[in-house]
Amino acid sequence: MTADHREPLPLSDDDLASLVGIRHFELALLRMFGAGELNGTTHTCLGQEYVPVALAPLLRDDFVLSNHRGHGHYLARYRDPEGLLAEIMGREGAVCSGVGGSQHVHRDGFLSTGVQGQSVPLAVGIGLRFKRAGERRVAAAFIGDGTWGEGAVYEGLNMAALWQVPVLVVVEHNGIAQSTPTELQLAGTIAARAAAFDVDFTEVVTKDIADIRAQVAPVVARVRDEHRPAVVQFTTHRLGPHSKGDDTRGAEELAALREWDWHGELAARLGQRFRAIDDKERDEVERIVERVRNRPPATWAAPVGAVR
Ligand SMILES: Cc1ncc(C[n+]2csc(CCOP(=O)(O)OP(=O)(O)O)c2C)c(N)n1
Repeated sequence: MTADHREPLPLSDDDLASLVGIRHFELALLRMFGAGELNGTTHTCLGQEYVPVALAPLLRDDFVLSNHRGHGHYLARYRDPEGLLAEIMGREGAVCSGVGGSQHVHRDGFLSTGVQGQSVPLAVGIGLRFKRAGERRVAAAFIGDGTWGEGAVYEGLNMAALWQVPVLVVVEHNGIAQSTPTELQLAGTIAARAAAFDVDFTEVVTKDIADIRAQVAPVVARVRDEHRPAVVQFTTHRLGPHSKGDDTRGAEELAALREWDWHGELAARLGQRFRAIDDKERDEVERIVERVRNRPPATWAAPVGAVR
């Protein structure tokens, strides 16, 4: 379990609202699946919410490529739980007309895919276009540790390093891929794999939003200004099941994860300020669920914003 021994830095109300908003969104989804209200599948980012919340302002005008566990990536960027829930439920107001669902969301500057590894070569293409057009933008791809088993990741890293493309690979290293612990599927380290391509590597172990920003901002600046690809690995934990109810981990391990969770830690530290924002965001998610549930099915419309 990763531990953070530094003194916590201040956390704004806005960041706290974003964090707990994502938490309540994900919990609502699992509840709705349990009640048979949702179809298909979903992968929640419970426990990992702080990663996209911390990175959101660093990547505001950049392109984000997300993965199967992408709700937090979307919500931290756009603060649009209503559009995403409508997308997942296939209701009016959906981000991309309900044709993408949980894993395939498209919006200006954002694209998620359920296909592991697909995003890294895509990020190279997008980053290359930014570089050639003289835009100071970064293509950032969120992937899990298990996705380092996909060959496309290495083809992408190779080209990004060779052609000096502004690509940031954000690894949410939660120690497990579906039901396989990392130590049973990954030889060596991700750091050494990045080094093999001469790509900068940074490991972030803290959950502290301000601390993360301080550590990652210079990395993003190098990617942006010097067109040097980089890998940033967050050593984190997945609190929930892989998907909806398929957690193979034992009770003891899950209890330790709950101890590690930022939610309890912030509740204890921030007291009434935390409770007020947490309650407000939970109620807001409930209202959104009610509204979206009562809407007619989505009909096709062009995605929000044009592809840039
Ligand atoms: C090419 C491909 N192979 C297999 C899968 C099925 N699958 C979905 S998520 C997943 C595990 C992903 O693990 P990781 O990259 O560590 O991300 P995490 O789920 O831990 O966030 C697998 C095997 C897939 N989506 N795409």
